[in-house]
Amino acid sequence: MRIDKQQIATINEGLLTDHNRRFANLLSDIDNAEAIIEKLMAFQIGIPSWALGAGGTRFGRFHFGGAPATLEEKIEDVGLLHALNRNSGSISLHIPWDIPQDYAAIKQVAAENEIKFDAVNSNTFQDQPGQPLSYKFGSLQNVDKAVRKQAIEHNIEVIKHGVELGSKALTVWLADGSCFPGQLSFRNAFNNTLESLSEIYSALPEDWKVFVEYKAFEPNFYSTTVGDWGQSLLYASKLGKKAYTLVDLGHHLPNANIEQIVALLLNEGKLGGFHFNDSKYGDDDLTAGSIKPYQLFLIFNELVDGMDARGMNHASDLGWMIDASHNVKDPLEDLLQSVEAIMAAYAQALLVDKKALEEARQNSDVAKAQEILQNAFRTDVRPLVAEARRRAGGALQPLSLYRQLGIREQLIKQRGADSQTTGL
Ligand code: AOS
Ligand code: ZN
Ligand code: ZN
Repeated sequence: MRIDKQQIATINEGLLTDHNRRFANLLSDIDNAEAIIEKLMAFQIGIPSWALGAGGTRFGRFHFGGAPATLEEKIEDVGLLHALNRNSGSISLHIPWDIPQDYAAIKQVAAENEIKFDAVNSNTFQDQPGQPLSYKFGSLQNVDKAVRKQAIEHNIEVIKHGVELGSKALTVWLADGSCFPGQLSFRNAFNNTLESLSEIYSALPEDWKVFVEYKAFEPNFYSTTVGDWGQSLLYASKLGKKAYTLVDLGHHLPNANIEQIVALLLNEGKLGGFHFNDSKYGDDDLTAGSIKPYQLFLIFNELVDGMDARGMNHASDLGWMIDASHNVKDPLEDLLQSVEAIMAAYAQALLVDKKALEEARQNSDVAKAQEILQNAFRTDVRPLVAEARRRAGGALQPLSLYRQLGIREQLIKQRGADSQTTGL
């Protein structure tokens, strides 16, 4: 199904008086609104194909009706999100959960929905039916060269799918590691992984990037072979200029200072991609901004600052993707909320008075520095984000419009109450 642009405009009309009042109030407090709106309109966040089905935990998964059963339907779902918020213009595919069968047809559906293809993701953390060798003891790190070869070939296959669809990056997340002391040699695991990654790197097209995603623990609980940003940076530096670190917000040990990690990676020119989500404990994959919105803002503050320092384009020089999926909300509603939270944090970061902050730092005025950041964080930027969306043709209130139009009900009617999603 598709949402009619006119329908969005008509519903926006009814909300306009209230919106204009709130927007005018905010405008009286800020002076760079137009520049911020332009940036907000350009910003696009990739939607992961695996977040469109029912998420879950190892304890179970609860089905919801109207779930997308094919890749085409997943792209259509992202199209719905993008029609509503105009900031979800791409999809990040997971292979083999979403193997494109007919490239031309898939590209056609994507074009009709104004959706591009973000980074493609390989999967060597599960064994697939009929797969000759197992990844039980790791993939790119495996002591058996034949297993490593199989995993390398899979990644090259993923690149090929991405090339056909117009992706420009490969994300490699490895579950590789160990569960018990003594199980593996850290050095051998590192060296094998590096060698395997180098082979994948040589298969990258000239204008592609590879993102090396790190994760502290899970599914391995003693060591992870790309366990933190230092290890990812080590691989990325050794691999070459097309290799970058990918930061997933849920992949750190508790209380890690992610904003500092982001600042340093950007400073090194080695931050390439981002997976947004939120968490209370580990890799909880909860809705972005639902638990620690201040942290999300502080991260964006460093992102904006670090990108500006290097003259980078906020919208296109990093791969922005969501990586969240859970058990209790309608995934489309959840994704609308994540995008909204990300846009708000970005808008707040754009509000930070950088000159005053630098002055406060030079004077070691700690209290003032905190005030400046918190002033931006405590500004209700929702009218600004809504205005950017409205100007781009999206909804002033995406979530309520989603409900008002009965989109889930229509999807259930079309796809059935029992439709099953591929992947996860
Ligand atoms: C796993 O924890 C990672 O976040 C990866 O990005 C993974 O590919 C994705 O979450 C799908 O499982
Ligand atoms: Zn991730
Ligand atoms: Zn994760």
